[in-house]
Amino acid sequence: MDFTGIKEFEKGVIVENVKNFELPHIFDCGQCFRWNRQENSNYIGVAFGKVIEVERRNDDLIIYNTNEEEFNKIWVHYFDLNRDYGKIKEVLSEDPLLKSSVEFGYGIRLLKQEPFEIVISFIISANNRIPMIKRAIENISRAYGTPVEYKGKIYYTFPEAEKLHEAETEDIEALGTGFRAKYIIDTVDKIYRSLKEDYKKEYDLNWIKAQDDDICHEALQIFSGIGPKVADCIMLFSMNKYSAFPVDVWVKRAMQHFYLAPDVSLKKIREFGRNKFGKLSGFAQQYLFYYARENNINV
Ligand code: 8HG
Repeated sequence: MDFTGIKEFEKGVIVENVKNFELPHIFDCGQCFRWNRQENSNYIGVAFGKVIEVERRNDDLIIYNTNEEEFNKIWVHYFDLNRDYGKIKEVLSEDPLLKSSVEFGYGIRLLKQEPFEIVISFIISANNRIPMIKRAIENISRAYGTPVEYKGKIYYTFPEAEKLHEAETEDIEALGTGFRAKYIIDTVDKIYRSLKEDYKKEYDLNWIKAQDDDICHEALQIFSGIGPKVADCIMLFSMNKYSAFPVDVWVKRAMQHFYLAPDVSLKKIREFGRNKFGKLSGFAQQYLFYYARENNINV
């Protein structure tokens, strides 16, 4: 557990003595798209139908626009606060090559996000850049999500499958998703129908999430627009599958930079990483992705 207790106050909750928790590391390490840094260095984000603002103050974390009940129900899990990241970093730092990435991104935590939102977000991520991915997700939320006001500004929740199901391919394309629009429509349709009369467990994200890592990785690829890399991101960021090892261009460069993994297929690099880091692969991957991207490493 990486905090000692919480206190509710009129504007939210104070999470006391948080460890291994740095806002830019968490929100800028590639795992999420709906958090934005403010001028005062706080971050405001939308998740689980809510808008919250977070601030680091001395040893504490302040979460605004919430309460103790919501913290216990949502945010303690969302921020993975019950996990001791000190232990994970200790194990990963035994590898001298990984140590520098862990030291660089020492405040990273893997968020537990919502599967449907993450499925759609990472379909959009394929061959795309993070600012463009963020914009497309924001546009979709604005068009189909629910408005929520915070400090006089309107934010939009990510839509449910029922709502997004009303969209046509052209609508989704016009929101900045490009060639991925047809994959999104097809995937939303499968998920929507399985929620309704036409139940098929293969399209049920809860069923997929309940499977073991390797089955989950395979199962996700039944949807259009989801290959091995996107499946790895979805299972890691929303299904608690920590042996996932998504290999994009940054992780590929990092692996070549540190391990001289031979310049072969992404599939081979994935296997190499998973063999090396085992059930902590997903964490290792996140430290590597953040290090490589922030330092613009090249091989
Ligand atoms: O956290 C991420 N890990 C990996 N391996 N790839 C990611 C993450 N986040 C993210 O957006 N990507 C992908 O990297 C999407 C896109 O292809 C590219 C942006 O740098």
